[in-house]
Amino acid sequence: MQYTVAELNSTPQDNLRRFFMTFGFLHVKSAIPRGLINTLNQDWEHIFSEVYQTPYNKIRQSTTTRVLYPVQRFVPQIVCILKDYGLFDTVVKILGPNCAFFNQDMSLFFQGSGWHRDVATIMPQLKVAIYLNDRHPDGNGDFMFWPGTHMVGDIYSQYAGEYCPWPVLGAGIKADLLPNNVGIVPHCSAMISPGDAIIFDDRLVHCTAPGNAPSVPAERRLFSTVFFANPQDFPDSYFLARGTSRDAATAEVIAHMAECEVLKNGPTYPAEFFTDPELNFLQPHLALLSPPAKILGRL
Ligand SMILES: O=C(O)CCC(=O)C(=O)O
Ligand SMILES: [Fe+2]
Repeated sequence: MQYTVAELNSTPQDNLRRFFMTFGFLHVKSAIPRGLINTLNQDWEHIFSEVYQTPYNKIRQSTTTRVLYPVQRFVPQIVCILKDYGLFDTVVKILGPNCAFFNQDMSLFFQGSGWHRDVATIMPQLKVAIYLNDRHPDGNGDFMFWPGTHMVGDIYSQYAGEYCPWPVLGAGIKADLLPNNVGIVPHCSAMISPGDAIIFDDRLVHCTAPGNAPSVPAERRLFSTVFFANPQDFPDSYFLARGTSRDAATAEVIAHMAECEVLKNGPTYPAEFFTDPELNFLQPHLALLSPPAKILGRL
């Protein structure tokens, strides 16, 4: 389902949430304006060149996947963009007011990926991916989904588990499970234009299309921001697979946080997060940046 930003902001909360809970994704057309895309593209090239001490053209030529995670001065900027253009509101509509900001990265991809889940957790986790790049003419890089496969207890989702096992904490990322064979699963695809956002449940089986000429790579630039739900806010049907429960989901959030590199290495988030009045709206959603023990109190 494609939405424009204006539609998203006027869509009744329940419908949006129901759609997301059933299918596991939303495609938001032109989520950010063109002028902003140009600025972000310039910043993007600047930051990658700086971090890798290499001119951006060289980085592009190498066609190597690179993920910057998280980029300090970009985090507040992107979080503000999410808020200013209504995407943050949408996240809260879907995940509920107790959802938590988790992390952010800048991902540079070239080839398509195989079918995979980003995580195989039993708790809902949502990613907002904002794309800056033009679409590759042969479709290389189109975002594809296997709708509904984020639902833990669903029979269809269990069937998808044959390809992408679930729930197995930490073993969820299985790229190239069905390489170049996207046709054999009942999927839908999103053709992404610069400035579009894909909001999806990280547990949804998805892939990016290899295209008809995978030897010609498509450069993809995306900002990903990830939010967790509070398991207490979701219906039981989300937690019914293989003896799972809300408590198990909560314990899993804590285990996940404990093994999270970003938190292990101390507070890598910029001071602005905690001091900038413009970011006040995020305060109630920062609990997961605290040590895991504190999360216990919150969830
Ligand atoms: O390849 C892309 O463009 C998206 C990659 C992906 O699977 C993700 O962001 O989770
Ligand atoms: Fe993914």
